[in-house]
Amino acid sequence: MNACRICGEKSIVEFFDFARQPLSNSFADAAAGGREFAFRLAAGFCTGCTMAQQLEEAPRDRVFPADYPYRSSESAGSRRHFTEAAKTLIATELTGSDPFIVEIGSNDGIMLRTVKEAGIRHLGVDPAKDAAELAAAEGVRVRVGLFAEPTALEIRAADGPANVVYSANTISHIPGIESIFDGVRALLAPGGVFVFEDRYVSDIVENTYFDQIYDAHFYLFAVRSVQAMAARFGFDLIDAEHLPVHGGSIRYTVARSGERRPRASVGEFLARERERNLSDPDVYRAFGARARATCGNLTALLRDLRAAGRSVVGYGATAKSATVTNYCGIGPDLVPFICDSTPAKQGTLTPGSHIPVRPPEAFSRPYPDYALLFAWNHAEEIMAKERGFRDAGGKWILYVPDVHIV
Ligand code: JHZ
Repeated sequence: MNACRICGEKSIVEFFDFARQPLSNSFADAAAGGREFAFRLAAGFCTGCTMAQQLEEAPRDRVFPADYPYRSSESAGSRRHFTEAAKTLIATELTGSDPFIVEIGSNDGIMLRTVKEAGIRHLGVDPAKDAAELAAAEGVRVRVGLFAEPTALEIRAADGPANVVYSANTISHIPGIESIFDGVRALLAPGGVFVFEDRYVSDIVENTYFDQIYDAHFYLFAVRSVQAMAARFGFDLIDAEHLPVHGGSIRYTVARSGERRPRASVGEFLARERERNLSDPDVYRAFGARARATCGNLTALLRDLRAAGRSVVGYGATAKSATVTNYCGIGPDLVPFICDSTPAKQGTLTPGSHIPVRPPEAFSRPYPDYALLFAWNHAEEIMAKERGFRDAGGKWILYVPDVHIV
């Protein structure tokens, strides 16, 4: 039996085995030909500390290479979200004299741009060199590399302690999470806070977002499991806020143990998670069964459409789509290409499933009969942008919370 990466207990119950999967962002490797890296993607639930986590670990230097193609500022929704996140931190936590904020996983600098414009001292840390260069070109201070205690000590020596360490969609990606907490402990000023956002396992389970499980997403956080994790590393969870992004996320705020009193939100979330039986392994097993049914229904629909001579194109070459295409067995025979606005993904092939990625302009030449929306978390924005598709009689296929056509 696997030991929990948080509490060390050998009490993990496996709830889903996706078998061998490629790395979700290895578009260039897929296009280059040759053997692609693969690992066993399986998820389990710790009956000790309640943390949902993967049972095998894909190496992080492969998961987040220098040419990691995801760009946080690719969607208008995401740009709005991070501008708001920065404004909130500026108004609440960065109010002292000459405050300093460090972001772990700053990507193309989308959040720190607002901080920079407010004249606040900041530093982004990210191993993805290409994304970091985009941040630097926008005037954001950035350091290329992984965040851990030695990095934190160097930053503190050069810039002083940080009032806020912030991170979005990154902390749940790091299996050896103690290195993050060691770094945060070394870097935070007294009374400072560590604020991080990640997808919420309650939303994932409730809506059968099985595609939120892929190499990068090592942990699936709940308020209860994050509270246990924070306590293990000497921190208190002092606030939790639900966010609509990525199908539902939580912004967690933690502080050194005993430094701040937890807000009512923490207790409220814990009560709701108890009502939803989020600590019961059966809830996760039922989620797995629904995910298998979705895959069966989706491939059956795509085969029927192909048999009926209908054309289908994918929209959004998301990291999530690697799980859908590879686990469900969807290749270019069912979806001949996927449109995506990210320049670094265009002209490549999707990891494992080898579906060509084309720019959004290819979508209307001519419009297909159906579009399979892999970027369902950006549905409103994409459907508005592509309203000509509907006007031409096109229909969207969605597979969350179940397979349906709109
Ligand atoms: P999107 C990534 O996941 C990776 P992905 C990471 N692991 C994570 O946690 C989340 O982000 C936060 C394209 N697009 O946001 C751009 C269009 O083509 O769902 C992207 O490739 N046209 C860090 O990859 C993709 O869709 C558009 O109009 O699952 C969206 O990717 C819009 C809005 C997007 O994240």
